[in-house]
Amino acid sequence: MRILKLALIAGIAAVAALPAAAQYKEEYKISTVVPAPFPWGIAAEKWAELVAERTDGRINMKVYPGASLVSGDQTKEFTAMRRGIIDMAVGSTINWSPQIQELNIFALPFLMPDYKAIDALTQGPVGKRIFEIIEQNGVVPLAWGENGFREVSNSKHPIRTPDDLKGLKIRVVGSPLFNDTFTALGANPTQMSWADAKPALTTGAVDGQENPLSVFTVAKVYEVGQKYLTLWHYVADPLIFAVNQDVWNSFSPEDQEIVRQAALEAGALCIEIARKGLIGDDKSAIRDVEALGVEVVELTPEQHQEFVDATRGVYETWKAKIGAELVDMAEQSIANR
Ligand code: X2X
Repeated sequence: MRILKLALIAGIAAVAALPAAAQYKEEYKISTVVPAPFPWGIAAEKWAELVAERTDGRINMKVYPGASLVSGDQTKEFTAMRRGIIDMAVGSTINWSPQIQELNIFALPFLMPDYKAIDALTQGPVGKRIFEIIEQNGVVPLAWGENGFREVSNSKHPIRTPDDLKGLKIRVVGSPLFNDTFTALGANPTQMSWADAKPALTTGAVDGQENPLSVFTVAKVYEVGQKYLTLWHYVADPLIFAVNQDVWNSFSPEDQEIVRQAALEAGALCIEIARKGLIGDDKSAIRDVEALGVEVVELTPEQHQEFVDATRGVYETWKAKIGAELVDMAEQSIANR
C-alpha cells in the first residue's frame, strides 16, 4: 500500500513537471566572441534564423557577441554555459580548453597540416570522442564550425624562422599551451582576451598576435601596425555549436532535432565562408590582405620544418597532458585523411 502511494505521488509529480518542461523561455542567449560579418558571427545568426523559421518562432535565439554574457572573459564561456548563465554558444575550442583539457588537441603545434586534416579530426573519431567528453561535462554539443588556421602577425619585421620571433611580445588567449609554444619559439607570450587585444596592439603594448585571416581582415588588425603576416598554419581553431543541458532537455524531441539540424547547416556555412579565398585555386583572401599593404610570408618547407622542430618538445609534453591515446587517434586520422 505504502509503495503504491509513493508510486502514485511520484506519478503525479512527474505529470506536474511536464507542463513546466514544455514552457520555453522568451529568449535563448547565444554567446560568441565576434559578431557578423566575421564567419563566426554570421554562423551564429544563421543558426538563430533557421531555428526561428522552423519552429515558427517557438524558439527565439539571440546572439550576444563580444563574450558579453561573461563580461568579455571568453575563457569563462564554457563554465557559464554549463551553469545556465548562458543558454547556448558558438564557441572556440581555444576558449573552452581551460575547462576541457582534450580541446587543447587543436592547439598542438603543427598537428594539422591542411584543411583536410581539420576535417579528419572534427568529422572523425576524434570529433566524436570530444563531443562525448563535452556532454559528460554537462553541455550538449551539436555541430562543428570554424574560426580557421591561426596565422601570426607583428609590427616589427617579417617572420620566416623561429629566430625572427625572438623577443617579440605576442598576444595569445586560452590555455598555457599557447604560452609554452611561443616561449619555445623565443617570443614573450602574454594572455589577454579579444576585447583587450586590439587596444594592446594599438598602443604597442604587444608587438603581435595570432588569428585566422578572416579575423585579421574583418577586425582590421592591419590598421594597428600589424604589417607582417606569416602563413604558418601552426594551429587551427574549430568552433562548436552547443546548448546548456537543462535548456536542451526542456525542448521537445522534434525541436531538439530542429535545433541540431540548424546547427549542422549553420556549421557547414561557417566552414565554407571561413575558408573562402583560402583554398583551391582561389587565394583571393591572401591577395586582398597584401593589397592592404601587409607583407605576407609563405614559408618554404625548410623554414616550416624549423618551426616544427622548435616546438616538438611542447607537442610531446602536451600530448601527454591531453591524453596520448586521443592524440594517437588524431595522428592516425590525419595520416589516413
Ligand atoms: O580571441 C581570439 O583570438 C579569437 C577571437 O580568435 C578567439 O576567440 C579564439
